[in-house]
Amino acid sequence: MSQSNLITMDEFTIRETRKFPQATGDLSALLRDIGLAGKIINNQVRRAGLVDILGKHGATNVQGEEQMKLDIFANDTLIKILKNSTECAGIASEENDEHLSYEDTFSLNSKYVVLFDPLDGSSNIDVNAPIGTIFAIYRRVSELGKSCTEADFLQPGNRLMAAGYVIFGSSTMLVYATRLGVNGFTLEPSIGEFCLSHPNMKCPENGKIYSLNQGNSIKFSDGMQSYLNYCMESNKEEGRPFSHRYIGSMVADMHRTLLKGGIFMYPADKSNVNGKLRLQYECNPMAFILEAAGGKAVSGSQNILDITPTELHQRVPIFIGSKKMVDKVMEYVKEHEPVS
Ligand code: AHM
Ligand code: MG
Repeated sequence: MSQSNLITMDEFTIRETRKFPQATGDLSALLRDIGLAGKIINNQVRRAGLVDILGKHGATNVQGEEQMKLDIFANDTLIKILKNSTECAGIASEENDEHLSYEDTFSLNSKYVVLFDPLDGSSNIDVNAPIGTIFAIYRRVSELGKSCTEADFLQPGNRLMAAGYVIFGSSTMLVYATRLGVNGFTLEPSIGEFCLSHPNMKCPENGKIYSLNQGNSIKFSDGMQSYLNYCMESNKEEGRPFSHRYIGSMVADMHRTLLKGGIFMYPADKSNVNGKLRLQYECNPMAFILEAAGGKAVSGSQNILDITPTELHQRVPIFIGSKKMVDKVMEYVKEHEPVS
């Protein structure tokens, strides 16, 4: 395709919003700002092995986990870009204990708040495997003109306006979902623009790949263990055994799941009753994207998007991906331990 045929993310988003005469374009502007942060983070990620930014920072985040220097850079970049944005009233980040309200006049009158995991899968930086930035956008529930409040960030995923991720893989892509669908944009480095490359993305209804940290299986429930046996059993009719793929970087594992179908799981286990992944920064945005693409995401007892968060950093078990595969694992889990 010649460069003059490219559709930039900005052009695409504006065209989409024009489908709604009452739309103001505020969401397009916010997505553009997130795209800008993605490009700045991309620049640093691409130089990670060259500059002295690689390595542990020495600080720990609110969950007691080690932060890497690039995490801090990505976090600071998003916080600053969104502060300068005219469309964002405040943010909550996986790396910050509390939400942050922007107090300038533009921000106080902005409709949206943004939650993000600035650099997910950061333990993969050292080994040059894909990592990503995950974001989620809500319309605030607090009064316009005043500081945003924690309630703005504790809304269930079914109230999301948009969600997406930037994946720093063999190429850099920004994928975002609204209720209109899911579209993917690849960064064209020579012009510095995200360009439409994956229109109207759909997650296949069924798949042949299961993805989880199987090293934890000794701590899994009986239902999970028998589902894993089902995945590994040979059965030509159903196309099993399935392939196991696990990068250990949720954005990368989810990107593959969205494109190829399959299931990604981070279940509860005997020592982590709520699993590992965070509802507001990882599970809700990914569930919103997958559902908009025809997939499914559940915690075990309910749809991820129907959970009302009670605290900013809560964790939740997750089973997400092709609808039929999610239904199948739930059959096994519920047969062994009926959930309410
Ligand atoms: P992070 O936000 O600290 O990077 O942790 C989240 C990551 C996910 O990207 C990934 O799916 C998971 O942790 C891997 O965990 P584990 O090493 O326990 O399999
Ligand atoms: Mg993360």
